[in-house]
Amino acid sequence: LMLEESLRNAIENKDFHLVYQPQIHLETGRLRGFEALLRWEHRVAGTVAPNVFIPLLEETRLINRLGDWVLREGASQCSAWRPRFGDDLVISLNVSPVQFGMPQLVDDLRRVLEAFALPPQQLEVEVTESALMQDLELTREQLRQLRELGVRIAIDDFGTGYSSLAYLRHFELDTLKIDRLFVANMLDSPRDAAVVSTIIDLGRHLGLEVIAEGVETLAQRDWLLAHGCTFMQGFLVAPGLPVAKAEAFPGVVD
Ligand code: G
Ligand code: G
Ligand code: MN
Ligand code: NA
Repeated sequence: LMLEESLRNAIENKDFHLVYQPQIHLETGRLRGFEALLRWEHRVAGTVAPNVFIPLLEETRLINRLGDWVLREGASQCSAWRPRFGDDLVISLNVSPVQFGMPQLVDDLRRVLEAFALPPQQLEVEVTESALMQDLELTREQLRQLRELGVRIAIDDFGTGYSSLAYLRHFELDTLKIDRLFVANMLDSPRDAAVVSTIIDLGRHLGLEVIAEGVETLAQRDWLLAHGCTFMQGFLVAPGLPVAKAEAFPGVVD
């Protein structure tokens, strides 16, 4: 209860901010965009990670308010960065299953796109597989409207949910994000390697972009490149960066 109270205060006081983790084209080193990651700056506890406070926000439904703030803040930043990074830069925004289940998500996105005069393809919505499996009719309608709006749609933590290949046939998506647990283990575990290369092939056959998450070593990068993965994200390149550092990030990395 105390945590809920302090979360309410934190939303009022705007004690949240976003950090931005670069996504890099494996072959060329070109910057694709950034995933926006939420941070809570607690006066006493310091920086609190979202896996600590998001579940509580979901239980209390406060996630809808904070989630709308994330969309607005991410869009605002994307707009501010257009002169610096160009009009192809993608900002990926995480959307909780609760938020995904609300019809207002599409209106919220439309509003922020209009407010910042952003081309819709510069924003990418990341939803988890489990969010898609909640209610098939709602999911179908929500994805249809997102697609109509023109924002990109990414499946986050791909491979960890109640994966059904059926939805890849039914839904039009843009991006698969390979969960970082597979990446972490793929060089040691043939099973994980098989999962990763299968996701890469699946993405290629379906015409989807594939982003490997949690890339920490050059050996992992080389393996992913050799297996045809298009993009990577992870500590090898950079963690989530505060705005000033993200802004200084090069358009191409070695
Ligand atoms: O960056 P970090 O490791 O702390 O993120 C932990 C988890 O929190 C990840 O699963 C990530 O998807 C999620 N997350 C980060 N930012 C947001 C956000 O703005 N909204 C939602 N719903 N989840 C987020
Ligand atoms: O579920 P999602 O993909 O949104 O989660 C992103 C989370 O992964 C964030 O908490 C981020 O800080 C974390 N993360 C990003 N890159 C790496 C990495 O290279 N290694 C590890 N262990 N975590 C990472
Ligand atoms: Mn994510
Ligand atoms: Na993920």
